[in-house]
Amino acid sequence: MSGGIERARQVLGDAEHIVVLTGAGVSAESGVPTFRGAGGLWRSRRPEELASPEAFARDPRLVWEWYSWRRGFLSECAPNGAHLALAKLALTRDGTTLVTQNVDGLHHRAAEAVALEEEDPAAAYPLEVHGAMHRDRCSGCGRRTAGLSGIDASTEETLPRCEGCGAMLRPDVVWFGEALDPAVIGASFTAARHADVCLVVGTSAVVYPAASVPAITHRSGGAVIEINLEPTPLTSTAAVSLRGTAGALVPAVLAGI
Ligand code: BV8
Ligand code: ZN
Repeated sequence: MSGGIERARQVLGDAEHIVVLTGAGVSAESGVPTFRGAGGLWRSRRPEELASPEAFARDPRLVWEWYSWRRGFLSECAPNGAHLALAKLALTRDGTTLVTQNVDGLHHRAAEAVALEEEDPAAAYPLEVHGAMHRDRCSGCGRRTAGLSGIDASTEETLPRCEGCGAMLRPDVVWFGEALDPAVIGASFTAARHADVCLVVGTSAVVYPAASVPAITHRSGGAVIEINLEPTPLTSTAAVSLRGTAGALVPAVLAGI
């Protein structure tokens, strides 16, 4: 076993409180395109161009076409070994908090998949700081509903509307330029402050305020462990930075912790 993995296992094994921050890289091996990797492009458009209230106001049909395509994609994807190992950690290790930037719902599905009869899967549900793409939210009254599939984005008239107030529905995610739910990001920061270790998996660590989570642990005297294909702005302050795929490294680092 590499020195890095051994060191990471030791730091995590000694920890009382662990906060985990995941990004798109943890879902890459489930077939979900990452944001900034090659697969992140969609019809040569950048996600940042489409994931914004301005884009939705300008062309709701295009934004719904993008999310409808992503939802369709997701229905073919399943949690991978990294999601399952993280769910097991959260279910078996008190003091563990999962925080995800992802909106794909795969951590939830992993919790449901690994929870034993006597375990409550909710212990492994992540704090979803950017919301969840499989839910809809009314742009008028804020009502949340299960995400519609097979959306007809051919005209504005066929776009989904709220049964309560008639305003247009939108995916229940946080777009660029929108505030995160204070309760969710607040709980993430509290967990980061109390954590002895922040395990960061598959994020380029460029999107704020989510990317502050490891910095808060580090500033509070905790250690940062990073698992990523490439170096990131976190690498220089990480106690251990492991290069490789989440699907291989997360189960190796967490086995028996
Ligand atoms: C806000 C939901 C204020 C939508 C998303 C300048 C400087 C600093 C900040 C800003 C700035 N200008 C603007 C800002 C703020 C902005 C921001 O941070 N912009 C960045 C781009 C500079 N932030 C915001 O706008 C946030 N809101 O600040 O509000 C405010 C306050 C009050 C009132 C009003 C407003 C909101 C940000 C949320 C945006 N929504 N998603 C959707 O998904 O449709 S963010 C989006 O990026 C996804 O959630 C994604 O998860 C997230 C971060 O990306 P990553 O997860 O890191 O993914 P990425 O592809 O980048 O990296 C993947 C990594 O994995 C790579 O390193 C890769 O090498 C690695 N990898 C790949 N495969 C694997 C792997 N690793 C391991 N194994 C593998 N197999
Ligand atoms: Zn409504």
